[in-house]
Amino acid sequence: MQSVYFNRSPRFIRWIVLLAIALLPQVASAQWHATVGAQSANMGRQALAFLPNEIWIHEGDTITWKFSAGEIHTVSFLAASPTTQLRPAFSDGCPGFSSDPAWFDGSACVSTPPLVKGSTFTVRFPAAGNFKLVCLVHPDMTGVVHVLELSKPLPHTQYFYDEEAEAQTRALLSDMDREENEDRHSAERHSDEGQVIVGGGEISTNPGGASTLSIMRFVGHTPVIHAGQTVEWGSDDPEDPHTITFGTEPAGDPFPPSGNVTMGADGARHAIINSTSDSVHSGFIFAAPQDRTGLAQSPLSVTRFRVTFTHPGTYPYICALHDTLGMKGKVVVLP
Ligand SMILES: [Cu+2]
Repeated sequence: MQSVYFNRSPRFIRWIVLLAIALLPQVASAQWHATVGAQSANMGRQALAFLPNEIWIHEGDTITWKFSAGEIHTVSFLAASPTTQLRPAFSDGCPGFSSDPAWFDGSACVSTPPLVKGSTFTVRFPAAGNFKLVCLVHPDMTGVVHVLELSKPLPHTQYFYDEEAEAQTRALLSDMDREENEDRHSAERHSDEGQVIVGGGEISTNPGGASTLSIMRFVGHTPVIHAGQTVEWGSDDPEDPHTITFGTEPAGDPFPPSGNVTMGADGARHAIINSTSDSVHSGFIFAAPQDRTGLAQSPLSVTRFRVTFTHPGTYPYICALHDTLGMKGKVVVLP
């Protein structure tokens, strides 16, 4: 028995080797890399983008996304078939959050929770198809993954994508037609009525989808006013909400304003601050999103916030959403 077994083994081994060669393309799946988000050294400029935002791979390949910014993002693939899934809230996931690594073939959604710099997430794509990639936090941050059959050639290498990601990062972080210097806020300037620009940014697109530059700063000079005068904050940000928060940050949901904020006749919110120990929270200040076919009209949002200061002093404030990125300011009130 033993001799028969050994006599047959070379042929058996050759058969195994041939089988292995035939299966090799399926087994040797490639591992790709991409980046989620980028930021300037002081974190004031945030590229809300998948870098790159378009990748061609083979079925069975995996992509690992590396999160590289202080601003939160998600890597999310919503279900595309049999019907297109509605976009869920980022705090809910799609629904729920997927474990790492995840599989996506278009039939069931995959989403990370909101993640920041240092996290990674890997998705394997077992089936051919073109899959939209979105960030549930930022509507204008999208991409696409083209999953091709093994017989189809791939147009680019990992080296190409690394170079492309670097070029897109540079372009996004330096993008801004208007010459506002967001790092000028430490300089104080006297004016009768203080005006502060809240945030800013630009949305750009390429064949892969949309990317956004977001300025996480109170832009311009620190207002210097007299007691009894009013400072107005106005949002210039196309993508992100911000808050103007004096004193203690409210616990829980930062969306609603604090109880001492009133709504003016022109739709702007207003508060009166009498002391440097007062706590006032504007709630979200942001431009209403564009209306989309088939969805309810977006209600007008609050884009302006005004505070009247009755007493002299220095009044520091933060954006409750982006203070960890350095989004802070102050108002100087003279007698
Ligand atoms: Cu903010």
